Amino acid sequence: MIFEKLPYVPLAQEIINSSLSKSKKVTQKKIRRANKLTRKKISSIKKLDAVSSYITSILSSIYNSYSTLLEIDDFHRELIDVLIDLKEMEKHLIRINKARKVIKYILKLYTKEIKTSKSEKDVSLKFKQGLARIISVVRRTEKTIVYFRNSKMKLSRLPSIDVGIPTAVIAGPPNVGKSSLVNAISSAKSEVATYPFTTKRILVGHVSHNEIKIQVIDTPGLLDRPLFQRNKAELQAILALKHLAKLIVFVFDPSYGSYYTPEEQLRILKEIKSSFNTPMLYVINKIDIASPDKLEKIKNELNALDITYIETSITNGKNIEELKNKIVHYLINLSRQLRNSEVKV
Ligand SMILES: Nc1nc2c(ncn2[C@@H]2O[C@H](COP(=O)(O)OP(=O)(O)OP(=O)(O)O)[C@@H](O)[C@H]2O)c(=O)[nH]1
Ligand SMILES: [Mg+2]
Repeated sequence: MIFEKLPYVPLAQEIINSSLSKSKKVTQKKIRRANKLTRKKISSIKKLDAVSSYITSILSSIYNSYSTLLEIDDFHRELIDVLIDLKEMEKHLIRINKARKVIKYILKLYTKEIKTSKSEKDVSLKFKQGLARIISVVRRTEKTIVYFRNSKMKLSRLPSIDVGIPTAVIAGPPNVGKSSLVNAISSAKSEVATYPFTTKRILVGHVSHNEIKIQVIDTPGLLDRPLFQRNKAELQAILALKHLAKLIVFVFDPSYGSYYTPEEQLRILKEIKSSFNTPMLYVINKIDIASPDKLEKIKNELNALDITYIETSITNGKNIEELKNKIVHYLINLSRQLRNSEVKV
């Protein structure tokens, strides 16, 4: 996955320290030719070059790897935008590029200055000036370095999602049992807890059937509110629904202790239905601890909308295998249809 390859970015001071220790490895002893002044010039230029090369190699690896993110597919690009703000990233890429160019320029300038120095003292002076200027560029770029350091941490936690394989996205209000369901039907190991907002980012699990692999995506819980009010966790769920879902599995919680009323849960469903034109499967979960009153409200509304649903309990396994089969067969049929239509074209 592309995010795993993003470079680890050290702190500005660590970059400076490591570059200085690289320069210390350059010794005059290896330079056998010529007189003392020439030897000093050669070693000073080599040291400056070692510092500059080390720093520019780090800046270049940041620049090159993050530049490729600008050409990524729509899902991942929007996801990056939610997590690290694409405009901000482009601004920092320009700064990184400028910093490496300035360092290369300083190296060139001071290499010339050292070469034309008339005394050893002059060589030392020019070397120190060049070094100080290179280091000051790194210090001035500190905010940008920290931005990429943090971005690496935020992006490398993202799951490896293949936008090309058949995908079901499990969605619904917080705490209804989405993660429990994804864990029960796929290879995912999503965190499950008794409180809402446990899942803060999308996670992926796989199911294999007759050598066809499908993806099941777990998403953070959604609240009943418009898009512009959604937080980063919810926006990740929306992006998965928008770009990845070939099938949306919407989960209800009719239990006595549900965090949201049937009315609230139904409003969230309506919001999803009106936002996406994707086929949906409806799951009423926690049937083992359902409040008859809440269950009836949800069922009545779904019946009125002419929606069929499946009642499940992850705790006692009720209808879980059936639900898994429905999801798998729907996606497999869909991918067969797509393959056939590709062949016909
Ligand atoms: N009794 C019962 N408890 C369930 C069932 N499914 C899930 N739970 C419990 O409900 C709680 C929430 O489950 P999660 O799977 O974390 O729910 P979620 O929808 O992923 O929650 P968020 O990530 O916070 O949105 C956990 O304590 C689960 O053990 C079920 O069918 N029956
Ligand atoms: Mg969860």
